[in-house]
Amino acid sequence: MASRHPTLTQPFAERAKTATHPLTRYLFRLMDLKASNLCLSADVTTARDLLSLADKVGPSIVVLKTHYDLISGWDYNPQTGTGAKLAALARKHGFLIFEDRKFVDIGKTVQMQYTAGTARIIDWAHITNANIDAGKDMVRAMAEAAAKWKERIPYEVRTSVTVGTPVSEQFDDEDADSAAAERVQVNPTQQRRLDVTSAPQRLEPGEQDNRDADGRKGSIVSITTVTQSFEPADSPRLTKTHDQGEETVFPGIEEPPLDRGLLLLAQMSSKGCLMTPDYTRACVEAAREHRDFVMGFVAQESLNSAPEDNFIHMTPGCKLPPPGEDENGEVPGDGLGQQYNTPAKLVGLCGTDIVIVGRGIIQAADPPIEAERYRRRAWKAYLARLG
Ligand code: BMP
Repeated sequence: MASRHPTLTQPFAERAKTATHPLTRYLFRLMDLKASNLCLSADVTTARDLLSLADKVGPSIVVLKTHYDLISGWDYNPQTGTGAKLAALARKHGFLIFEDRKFVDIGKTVQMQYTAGTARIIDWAHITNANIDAGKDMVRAMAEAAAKWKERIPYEVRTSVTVGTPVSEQFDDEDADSAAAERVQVNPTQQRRLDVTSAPQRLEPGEQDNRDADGRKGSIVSITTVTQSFEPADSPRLTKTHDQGEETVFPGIEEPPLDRGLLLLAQMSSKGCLMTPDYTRACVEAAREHRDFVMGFVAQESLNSAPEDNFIHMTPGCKLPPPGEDENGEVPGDGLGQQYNTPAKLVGLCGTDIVIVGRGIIQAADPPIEAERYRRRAWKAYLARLG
């Protein structure tokens, strides 16, 4: 079935025109621009290594996959923390961030895990994924949470302190931690929370009225006057770090849309995986029911089968034989259940779009050079698939 679907022989640039999800359309264009269908699985153990790796390998990849919960020293600060720094690197090198969280729970719980809590995954990860063993309603719950999140960022607020007295020290711990994360009370007659960063603030729709003709607004925070300027949300900049000065932005393409995307974990690479064909079929059904939120699948093969399907597929369990050996040779598993296939097989025969590579790159003597080797091989397999 997979071998006959039109998406298998359509260039990514063409698929960008018909994909239903804005982030999928963007990702296909980015792939075409960077000539890359490589995702780095950045499974290192410290925040420092993660950021350093992302900076070095960024030019070769279109997606960087994280497991934030295996990183020691992850800084949860929404403006200056690890998520924000990763987001800055994503802008600099032109890649999307995919948190491989594999959500699975009742809808209400996943909504909270996705949008709140310590990590606030939705703030910095363009993409995340879900195992839908708990049922398809979970996907709807996540889609609703993402839509609500997007609605609540109508404006990016830049705040500057014009009359200073003590600033952040005046706020209690909870305020300091969540200044950018919580809804701002903008009733001018009330005391206001102060945020001295340029991070996005959540404003309710009716709250924009009290801007003056310049689109600027003065207000009192405790005893400090602040000035805020507003930028429309279609300037899609999120979670900027404010300790890095002017940020470099990857040329050749605009910044990604604000939309968040979900991949359904439809098949796994591990030996003895218990996901049945019925489960995989349910993933495809759920994806079709939520085309505005589900970008596609983490799977071992293309699952596009209906004529209108144009889902994107990302596939882990990918490794190349060492340099110098037959590039299509067998690659042994890791002894802990992980199984590997080459980019040629996964992209060329199984029809996936993006290969996800972790240890194959991270454990190489020179990860950026190895990443380039994977990028070239995976891209070559894609071009060969197009015929
Ligand atoms: P590696 O290339 O080092 O084997 O890493 C694979 C990565 O992909 C890991 O982060 C793992 O959690 C993830 N992964 C996988 O290996 N198989 C799957 O089916 C789904 C995954 O998310």
